[in-house]
Amino acid sequence: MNKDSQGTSRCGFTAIIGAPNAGKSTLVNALVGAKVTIVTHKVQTTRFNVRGVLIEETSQIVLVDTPGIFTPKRALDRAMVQAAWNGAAEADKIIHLVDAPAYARVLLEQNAKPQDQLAFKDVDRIITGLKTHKLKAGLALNKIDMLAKEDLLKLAEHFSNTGSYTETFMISASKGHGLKALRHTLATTMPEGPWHFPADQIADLPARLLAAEITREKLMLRVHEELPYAASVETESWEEHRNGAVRIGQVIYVQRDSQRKIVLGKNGQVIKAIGATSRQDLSKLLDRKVHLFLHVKVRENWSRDRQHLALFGLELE
Ligand SMILES: Nc1nc2c(ncn2[C@@H]2O[C@H](COP(=O)(O)OP(=O)(O)OP(=O)(O)O)[C@@H](O)[C@H]2O)c(=O)[nH]1
Ligand SMILES: [Mg+2]
Repeated sequence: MNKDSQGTSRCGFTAIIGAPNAGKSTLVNALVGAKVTIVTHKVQTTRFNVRGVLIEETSQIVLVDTPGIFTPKRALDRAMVQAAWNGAAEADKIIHLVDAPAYARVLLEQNAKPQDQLAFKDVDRIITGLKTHKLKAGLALNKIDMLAKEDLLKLAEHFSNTGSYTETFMISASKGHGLKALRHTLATTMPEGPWHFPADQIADLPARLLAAEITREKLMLRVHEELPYAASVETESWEEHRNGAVRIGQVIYVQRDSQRKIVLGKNGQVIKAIGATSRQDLSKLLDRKVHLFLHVKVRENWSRDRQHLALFGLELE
């Protein structure tokens, strides 16, 4: 374990919270320097808390990527939002990540899209939620690569006037801008104590779960509208072969037969494409040959099935 000149090491949890699509998972991957959590351009990609580990100076920082906080409609949504707030409440430090260009378009009345309006409301709800839960947070304005400097300054002033934040970072998670300052602050604010994880560990998601997430990412990128939200992926089998290859069997659960047909596609083309891209990523991540077998099953109630959700650490009310 690394210690500074006074012999102290630090270790703690930093929760990244924010509205859906703010870039939380992108930020966690960027800070860790590897893909530990999935990313898509769609909202509500992350469904449960995913941890990634970063070592900075003498600190081991356990980053907690959380599901986006929004107004929940379904039982699953409520469980996701609750998981995010739990992640925040249990952390030593909270970073509230905001999609700055989306927020600016609404605040500064610049052709805001309907999804910007939603994100704006979610951000304001998070500010209220932080106050209600009596939680202090740092603010990170993200995606500054897509925002004019003068607008960024107006935004920073707006958030500073809320009095809700201990500090403000201006970053681009995807381009890496501003991450050095963020890493340094996290490193120095983690509590003193021994590291929780071995120095070479960057994630703690079981391999079966990570593999299911990778397939869900490819599915979300491939199917549209409501379908990504009606689907869940479970790894059913995992066999290590003597030649080093691994055979992974997974089930994609959907809620209706019409959805099953879309995921299969004509002549199985859609599921084949999902399987091919997922297998590629898995081979890279696991650093060995992967044989991936995907099936689609209809399970109308998977999103209300306590046992299924417990696989992801989600709890229904
Ligand atoms: N231009 C730009 N795009 C970004 C940046 N950070 C993230 N994105 C994009 O924003 C989209 C959403 O990123 P995610 O990391 O999945 O966002 P999230 O907050 O984890 O979303 P949920 O899991 O749905 O709550 C993706 O298309 C990212 O590539 C950034 O700094 N600049
Ligand atoms: Mg995410």
